[in-house]
Amino acid sequence: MSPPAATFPNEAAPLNGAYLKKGLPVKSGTPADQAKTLEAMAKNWETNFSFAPIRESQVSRAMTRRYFADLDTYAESDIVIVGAGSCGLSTAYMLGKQRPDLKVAIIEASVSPGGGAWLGGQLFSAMVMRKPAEAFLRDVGVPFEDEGDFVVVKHAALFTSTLLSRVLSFPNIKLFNATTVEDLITRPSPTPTHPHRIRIAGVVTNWTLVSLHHDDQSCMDPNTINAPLVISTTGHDGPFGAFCVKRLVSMGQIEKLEGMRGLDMNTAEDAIVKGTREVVEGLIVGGMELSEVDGANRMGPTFGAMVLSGVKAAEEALEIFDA
Ligand code: 48N
Repeated sequence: MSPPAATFPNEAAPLNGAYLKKGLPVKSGTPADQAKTLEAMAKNWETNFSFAPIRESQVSRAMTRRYFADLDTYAESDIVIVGAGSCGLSTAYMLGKQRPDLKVAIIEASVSPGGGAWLGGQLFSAMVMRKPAEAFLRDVGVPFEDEGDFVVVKHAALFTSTLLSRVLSFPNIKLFNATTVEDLITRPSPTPTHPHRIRIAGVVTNWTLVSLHHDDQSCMDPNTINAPLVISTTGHDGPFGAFCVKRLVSMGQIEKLEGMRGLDMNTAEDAIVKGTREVVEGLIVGGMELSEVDGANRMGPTFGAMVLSGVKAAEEALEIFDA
């Protein structure tokens, strides 16, 4: 029998109103009311303002109820995207826009999603995208300056924060950040020529801070998310990068990684977009992770291929889904 829900003073009062000292909650009401409220506060903080009352457990329950409900909902997802960099977020945006019926879970190892897209290159803030990638910027609503064959977003953070806010506004998409994919769920899918062939059927996850300490703590077992389709966009090789394709090699599903080649913008970007595909059954790879599989060149500080690889990854995913 669960304990009776605690009640506290003012619990019935609207939580979205600011409190004037007079004790009467100011209804959130129209923007004019809110403006009045802000003005009233700005003029008289000492005499005319206090927050609505709260009990700490209300905050805890507001967070944990939602998080664990999400874990329950997305334990069976339709699509899992691994990595919330520019490619993963672009993929999520296209899926969110086109298929509100699909449950999409994004697993991002870092606390802060966005990957390498918070800066344009060598800590410079402006972000370059070669045409025709500006079509994606227009669709998302990111302003840019037109420089002929390419466009410039004045700050990479403007691109990433705008895209992130669009993705997070889709009700069917859930971002689990500070969470690492530590392994892949597999199912046998043998063929006469490949008796050990598998298909991907979801991901194995853990808190990133746990993943980083498996070497100095005894077994801290993971969690799982089942999904018929995983889209991996974990970036090129590095401390976290290229995770899923490296796991495919260690499982004997692909022979070896060709490894990312030297920088050649013109070659790299077309290859990454055109090469975005299902690498093994149930696993699509996009963005710079793909360069490790195919031995594609790197493109350096230009991001058009990332967003259009995301567009293609979403297209490939829907073709598989609707097949
Ligand atoms: O930004 P990245 O690294 O990857 P992409 O492919 O979205 O964008 C790549 C782009 O930023 C470039 O590298 C540019 C174009 N430069 C190219 C060049 O030539 O130098 O995002 C990958 C995300 C990151 O946020 C990681 O934290 C995350 O994936 N991640 C993971 N998340 C969960 N589980 C994992 N195992 C994992 N590994 C990486």
